[in-house]
Amino acid sequence: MTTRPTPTTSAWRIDGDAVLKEAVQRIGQTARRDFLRRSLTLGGLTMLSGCSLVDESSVETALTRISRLNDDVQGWLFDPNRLAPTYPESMITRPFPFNAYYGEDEVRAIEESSYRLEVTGLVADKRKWTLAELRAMPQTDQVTRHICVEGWSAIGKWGGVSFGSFLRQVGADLSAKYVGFKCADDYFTSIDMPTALHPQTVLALTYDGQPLPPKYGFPMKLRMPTKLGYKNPKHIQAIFVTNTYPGGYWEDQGYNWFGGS
Ligand SMILES: Nc1nc2c(c(=O)[nH]1)N[C@H]1C(S)=C(S)[C@@H](COP(=O)(O)O)O[C@H]1N2
Ligand SMILES: [Mo]
Repeated sequence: MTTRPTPTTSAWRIDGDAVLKEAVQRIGQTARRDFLRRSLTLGGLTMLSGCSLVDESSVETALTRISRLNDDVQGWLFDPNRLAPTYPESMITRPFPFNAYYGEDEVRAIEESSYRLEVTGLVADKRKWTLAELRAMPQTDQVTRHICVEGWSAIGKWGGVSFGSFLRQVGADLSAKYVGFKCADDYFTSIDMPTALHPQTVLALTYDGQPLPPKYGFPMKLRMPTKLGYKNPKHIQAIFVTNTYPGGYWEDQGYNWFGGS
């Protein structure tokens, strides 16, 4: 006695085999493609980093080098004349968020009468500045969005001295690579010269029309709507112009240095 599959089953089997065959082929293609992509990426990483990715520290080194390459690319792409969006005052976020590497109860209290801004490095005029002298310079303001990598953004209004005008005033070497900032709370960061000279980069002395409150960085912060929050130093104590990479508080812990937004 012969058993024959019913036509339906047979048909299913044929289709089933074809489907299975095609599926295996597709999986094969995908796997091969993924394998290639992965090896290319690893090869690329190894080429860029100039080291083999055998342990955690060499992987870290590679990632840091990739991030520095990313800085170069962001630097090349940065358009010194392109303005960040501005907003009507009605859109200001109230209350504006506070953020720092410590809590709001630890905000530094800085004495206005003894405060002097230090300016060092590749500048012609290294004299210190009082707040009154900075307030006597032409002032500008902006309503722009601050974006923090922690996942929030807020619109605020800052006023102060155009940073480009300030750098020209002190005779800074405008062909230098970096401008670094040391803050009264041990925070520090640094930026590229094209961003320092961007028309919306402001040495901010006010928030919402009032002297900068302690929590937002009294006596001054650098406000750059073209950069992420951590690149905007509060409580600035010293500004220096240099060709030596200065890093930064978060940047040295792996945040991307250019930090464009
Ligand atoms: N001196 C100093 N500046 C700083 C920080 C800091 O901890 N200390 N934190 C940075 C980060 S991560 C953000 S998001 C903004 C927060 O500014 P805000 O308090 O005005 O919102 O400040 C930046 N500048
Ligand atoms: Mo931030």
